[in-house]
Amino acid sequence: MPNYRVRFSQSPDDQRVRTKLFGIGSAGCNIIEGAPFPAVALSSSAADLARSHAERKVLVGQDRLIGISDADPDLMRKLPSIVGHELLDMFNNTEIAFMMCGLGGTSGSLGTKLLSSIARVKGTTGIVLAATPFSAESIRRREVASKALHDILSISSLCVEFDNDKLSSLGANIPLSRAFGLLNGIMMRPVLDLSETMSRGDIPTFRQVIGDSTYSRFGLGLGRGDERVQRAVLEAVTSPWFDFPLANATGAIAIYSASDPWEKEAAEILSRLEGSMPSAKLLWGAYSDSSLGDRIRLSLLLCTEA
Ligand SMILES: Nc1nc2c(ncn2[C@@H]2O[C@H](COP(=O)(O)OP(=O)(O)O)[C@@H](O)[C@H]2O)c(=O)[nH]1
Ligand SMILES: [Mg+2]
Repeated sequence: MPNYRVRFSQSPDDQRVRTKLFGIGSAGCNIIEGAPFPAVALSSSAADLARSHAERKVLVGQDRLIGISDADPDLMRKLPSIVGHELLDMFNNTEIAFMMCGLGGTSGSLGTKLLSSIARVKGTTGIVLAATPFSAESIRRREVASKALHDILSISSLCVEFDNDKLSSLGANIPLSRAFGLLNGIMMRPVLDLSETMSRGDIPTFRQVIGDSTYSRFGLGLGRGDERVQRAVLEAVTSPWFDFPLANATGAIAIYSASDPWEKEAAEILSRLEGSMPSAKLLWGAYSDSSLGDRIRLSLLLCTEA
C-alpha cells in the first residue's frame, strides 16, 4: 500500500494559522509561563492566576466550573446563555486553540473539558496537551484524570497525553520540580512547531490525518554530527510515550527544524518514519530555527487508539 504523505502548505505568513494558547489549572498555568506568545490563564484558584504572567487571566469559580462542565452536551448548544460571553469571546478570530493542563485535579480537568466544548461550538480546532498523574498520586486523582481524558477525547480535535510516570526515563532521580520544568518545556514543543508551520488552509488536512484517532502522544528527537538524521529519528521514535507498536499509528505529524533545513534531510527523515509506521498517514513540515546551531530537531505526534 502506498504511503500517504502530505506537506504543510508553506503559505505566506499572512495565511499563518491564528492560534490561542490557554493554560488551565495549576499545571496549565505553569506550562504556559514564558511562552513566546500571548496566553490566557484560566483557573478556579486565585493563587494560580496571581503567580501567572499570562496576558489575560480568567477566574472561574469551582461551583460554576462543576455546573457548566457537567451540563448535558445538548445544553452546550445554548452556550451563550450558560457560559457567558467572556468565555465564548476568547475564541473569536481563533482557528486553533492550544489548551495546556494537568488532569486529575479540578480546574485542569473540568476547565479543559469546558473550553474544548466551547472551541467545538465556535468552530475552533481544539488541541489539548495534557499531563496525567504519576502512579504514586492518589487513586482518586488518577480516576478523575482518566474520566477527564475520556471526555476530552470525544470533544477535542486532538488530545496529546503526557503520562507523568514516563518522566523518570527522561532523567533518573531528578527532583519533581525540575522534572515538571522539563516536561513543561517538552509539552510546549508541538505548540511552537505547529504555530510555525501551519497555515489556515492546512486545517482540513490536519484533521484528515487525525481522522477518528483524536488520541495522540509525542516524541522529540535532537541530533548533531554526521549521523544527525538517524539520531534525531531514533530519539523521537523511542520516546517514552510511544509505548505501543509504532505500526499501530494511524496518523503522524512530523516537524523537522534546523538552522538551515535541507530538503535532502527532510526526505531521509520521512522515509525512515514511513519505514517504521507504514500504515500512518503522514503530515509534515519544516522550518528554520537558528537557535539550533548545528543540531536538527524532529517533533513527532502519533495518533493511535486510546
Ligand atoms: N506537567 C506538569 N504537571 C503538573 C504540574 N503540576 C501538577 N502537575 C500534574 O497535573 C495534575 C493536576 O494537578 P493541578 O494542575 O494542580 O490540578 P488543578 O489545578 O486542580 O487543575 C497533577 O496530578 C500532577 O500530576 C506542572 O507544573 N507541570
Ligand atoms: Mg490546583
